[in-house]
Amino acid sequence: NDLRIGVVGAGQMGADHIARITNRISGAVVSAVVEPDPGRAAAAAANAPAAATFARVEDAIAADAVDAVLIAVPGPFHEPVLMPALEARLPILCEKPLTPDSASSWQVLEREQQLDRPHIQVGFMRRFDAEYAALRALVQSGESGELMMLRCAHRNPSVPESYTQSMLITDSVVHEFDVVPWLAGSPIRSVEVKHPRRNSLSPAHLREPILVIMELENGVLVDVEMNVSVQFGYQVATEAVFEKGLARIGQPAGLQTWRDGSFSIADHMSFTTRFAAAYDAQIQRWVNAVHGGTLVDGPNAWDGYLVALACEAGVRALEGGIVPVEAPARPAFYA
Ligand code: ISE
Repeated sequence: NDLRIGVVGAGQMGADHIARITNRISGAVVSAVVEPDPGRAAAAAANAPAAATFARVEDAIAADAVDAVLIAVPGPFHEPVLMPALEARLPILCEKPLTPDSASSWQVLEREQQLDRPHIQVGFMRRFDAEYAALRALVQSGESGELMMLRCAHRNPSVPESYTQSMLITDSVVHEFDVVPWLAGSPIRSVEVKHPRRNSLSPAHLREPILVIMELENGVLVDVEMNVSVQFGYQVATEAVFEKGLARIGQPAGLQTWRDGSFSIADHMSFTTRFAAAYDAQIQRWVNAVHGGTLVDGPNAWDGYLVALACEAGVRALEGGIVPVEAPARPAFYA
């Protein structure tokens, strides 16, 4: 039987996931679209022929319309969806972040631990990108010696006016806070932020780009160029420096053309295309895990909580200084 997924939120990510589940994912169907905005709901429903539309997740649950939920509303609205979905014991794939702060993430962890096993997967899709997975395997193999540094670039062509200074950390570097410990096999010890010359093309209220420096517990040093007004494209790239080698992922890999005395390679303009295959893999593996009864195959709510702690340190570091990240011990529930 197809897993009946209720997609909560039909904005950019929700609409993208609805089309993905309908067209590319096997073993699942979008059975409900939860979206209070009628225009958005109608537009999304065009890609979800089997879906009923609801204004609130509680209504979809009460109508017994869903076996699982995919949460794609903005982060501040996650908790009010997570709680009733946990109450109903539904498997959940929650777009990043888990919640906007560590205190509310902790509440979610406490509620989830009343269930028999973890039910929440967090949508840090980079872990499902083939090149990220290959780099992690290289780190683990030891073939190039020990990892010493990661040099990360995270570039967006532009951001909307509603994007605030702290979102450089909580909306964007949030991905590095998840994927770097996963790649390097070590938690984050501290975060620091440096400010280079400001990009005059940034929205007036933003001071960016920024350079984020992370020290990991195992001594690996990481820098992240976080740059959201580059105009020319969307890039997420990493160079890994090992004792006896280097590795690079995320280079432009599009169509190569020679014309009028110049050579060019097509590149992405948006995360929806850059990570399309990763999103597909993330959702297919989640659907398979739900069918198989493990419910989660990827970052869980504990990982989401650790990222919330790192984001709090990162937001403080925007004001200066080296800010430590201190996490409690991992509950056995998440072992
Ligand atoms: C956006 O919300 C994302 O999650 C993208 O992956 C990230 O690159 C972008 O900076 C964020 O605004």
